[in-house]
Amino acid sequence: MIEHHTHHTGAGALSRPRRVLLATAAVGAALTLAATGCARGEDDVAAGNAAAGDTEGQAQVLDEAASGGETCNAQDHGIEPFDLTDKKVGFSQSEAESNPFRITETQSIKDEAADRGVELITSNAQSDFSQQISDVQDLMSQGAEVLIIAPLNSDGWKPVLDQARAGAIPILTIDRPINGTACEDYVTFIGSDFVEQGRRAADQMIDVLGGEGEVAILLGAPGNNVTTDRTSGFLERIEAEAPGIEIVFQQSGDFTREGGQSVTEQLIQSQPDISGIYAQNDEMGIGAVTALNGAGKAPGDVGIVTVDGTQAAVEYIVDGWIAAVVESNPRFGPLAFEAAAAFGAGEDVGTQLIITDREYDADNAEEELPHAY
Ligand code: GYE
Repeated sequence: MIEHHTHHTGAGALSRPRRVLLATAAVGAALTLAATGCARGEDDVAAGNAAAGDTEGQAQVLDEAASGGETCNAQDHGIEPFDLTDKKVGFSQSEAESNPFRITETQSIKDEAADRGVELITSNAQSDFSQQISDVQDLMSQGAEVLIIAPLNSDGWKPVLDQARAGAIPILTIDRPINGTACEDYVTFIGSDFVEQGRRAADQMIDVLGGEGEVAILLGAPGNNVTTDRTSGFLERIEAEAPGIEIVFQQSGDFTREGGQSVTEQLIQSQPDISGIYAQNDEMGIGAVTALNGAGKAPGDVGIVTVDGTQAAVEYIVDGWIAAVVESNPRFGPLAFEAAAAFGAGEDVGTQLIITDREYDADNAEEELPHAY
């Protein structure tokens, strides 16, 4: 399942101003890659965004406070510095591109490779983990010298990590982490704070239910930290802040629309008076809306809170079906290539690059719709 894309440098890419890239080895604060934020003024941020075609402010923004961990550079990783422009990059996508999160993520990687004139080869494992392992191995045998991986599962990567280490191939993981030792097994993880997303979803749920009611959780796919963290953050906040809310149902809808619909159909059978549904991604939340609609429920009968920020979900806020959406921004291209380029140039890169996510609810959904994907 390997697709080939070879991109050549265009004049636009050459004339495009480089985004600010800082690897600040602040003593004790072991920071990161400051792509945006305090490192430059508002005007610079706007100019950078416009240069990247980001007129709507859709680009990922690093959360410098949440980012950090250690830093990693080529020397620590045991490889020679390199120029990313000369390298063939392999990108491995985990899930099928029926989910707008996945479509947007892959496109963002392809666009950034094209902008930088970097050759890119890609694969999609269609939610099959053993397929993803062999996809990444194939990318390496096809000459990938840097890997960007959106991992399906967080464990089980040893064969890939061993092969990559033997070939001096650095790995950057995006959107989900790989469990392993930072700077030894991988260079950096770039993604959201999933525990915080769970807490924010809980705050929205408490708000919409007025702190009282029975809530169901449509869990994401098992075997990755996104699902466990979005659950623990949600439960922690509900326990601490809303003793009147009881979690009465938890089942995986596998992060798919069909999964969310069929789990919600079962839920309606066992708990016809459910007051709230926390769907751990928009696709499952949209499936839940279909199931509730089919069962004769009206918008607002059940308080639905979801995570991602797809256009369809944000439109459902406007329609009254979904109460709130916590964003998970999938536009990883610019940050991932920036991190890879900095690492290649021998700079220190934070091993945990955590992005900020926005939030949509009835007060801002219409106005903020241009940020959705
Ligand atoms: O929320 C979901 C996808 O790993 C952050 O996985 C990602 C999640 C995202 O299936 O839509």
